[in-house]
Amino acid sequence: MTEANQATLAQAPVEYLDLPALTDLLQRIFLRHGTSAEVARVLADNCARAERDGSHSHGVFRIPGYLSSLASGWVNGQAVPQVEDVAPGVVAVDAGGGFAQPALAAARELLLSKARSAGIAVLAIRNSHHFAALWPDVEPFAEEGLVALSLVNSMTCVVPHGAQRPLFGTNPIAFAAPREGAEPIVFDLATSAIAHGDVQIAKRQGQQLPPGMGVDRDGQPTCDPAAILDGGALLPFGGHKGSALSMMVELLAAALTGGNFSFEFDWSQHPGAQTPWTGQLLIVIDPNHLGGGRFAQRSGELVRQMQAVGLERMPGDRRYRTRAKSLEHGIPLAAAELARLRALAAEA
Ligand code: NDP
Ligand code: PYC
Repeated sequence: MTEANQATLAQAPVEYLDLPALTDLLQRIFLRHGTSAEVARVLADNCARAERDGSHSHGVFRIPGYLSSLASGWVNGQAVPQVEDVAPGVVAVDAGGGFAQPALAAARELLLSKARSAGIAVLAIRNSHHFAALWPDVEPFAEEGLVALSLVNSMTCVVPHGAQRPLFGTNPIAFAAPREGAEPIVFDLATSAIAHGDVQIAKRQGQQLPPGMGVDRDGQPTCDPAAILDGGALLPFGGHKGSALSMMVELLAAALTGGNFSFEFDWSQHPGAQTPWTGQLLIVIDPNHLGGGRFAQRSGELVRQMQAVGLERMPGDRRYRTRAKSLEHGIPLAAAELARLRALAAEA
């Protein structure tokens, strides 16, 4: 979330909910809008934790998009993931046109036991919708001492570097690793210059974007979020380098899993559909099999050395700080937003 967005949130009347209360509210919303109990449980937990950590572009802001996608029949809120035990280090899941997180939840125990016994295991989720932040998919593995890397592709809205029209999704990459005596090292970044969700938030709040984020419908650089969303497109971060990473995400999250590329699905017959129907790859490594089993000490040493040369902020620090505040004071929600959520939970 941009600092300007945070400032706007800070000015609105705010109420505070604790994590169980927000999770319960979101769970009731999902149930009221046609998901199974398990899907409601997993999505509510994911979305509430995103809000708790200040991942606002993928917290409660996403609820209307989840609900309009469900109402349009684009995503199956009742899907039961089919887990396939493919090989000693490989698990696959057909998410059945449902969400990716329940597919991960269904495969998690098998994936963990394979990673622990083989040292590495890959989870390939296909036929799935991912509409959330990616860090919740990797951080819990690092909390259990494992290294995890995940990639998911989204929907065509990013112009590959050197191209004229959008093709890639915003295609995030998330990484988590244990660190001795501290929270895991986690980063979670879109390979676009800015997440699509943050462009939507900027538009809603009437704010301009920094230069270099996107182009308008004529391919001209623009800082106007509306021009990007209305026929324009985003750019990859870091020019050709981010573009190469975005291409890699398309290959690993879609081609390797059997999911759709970001440009392959057509939701035009489902007005209101917003959830990308693609794939997700997750790689889990047990460091006890490698490097003398001292990974967490070594990662702690790396961070100490980074700090010794002047680093003040690690990726993940802002989230952990926001989490600590939310746990102490409650999760701040704009009062108007909370009223809308409560109305959604009460809808027949
Ligand atoms: P940001 O650019 O805000 O942050 C990316 C990473 O960099 C985070 O780990 C962040 O840590 C870290 N970071 C930010 N600023 C600094 C800094 N100054 N020094 C060190 N580290 C820093 O995220 P994005 O806008 O790229 O992505 C936002 C979210 O959108 C992600 O959660 C992503 O998964 C999600 N997304 C989901 C998609 C999907 O298809 N499901 C598609 C695209 C994006 P910290 O968290 O502590 O701020
Ligand atoms: O913010 O870019 C994004 C995004 C795409 C799909 C879900 N989030």
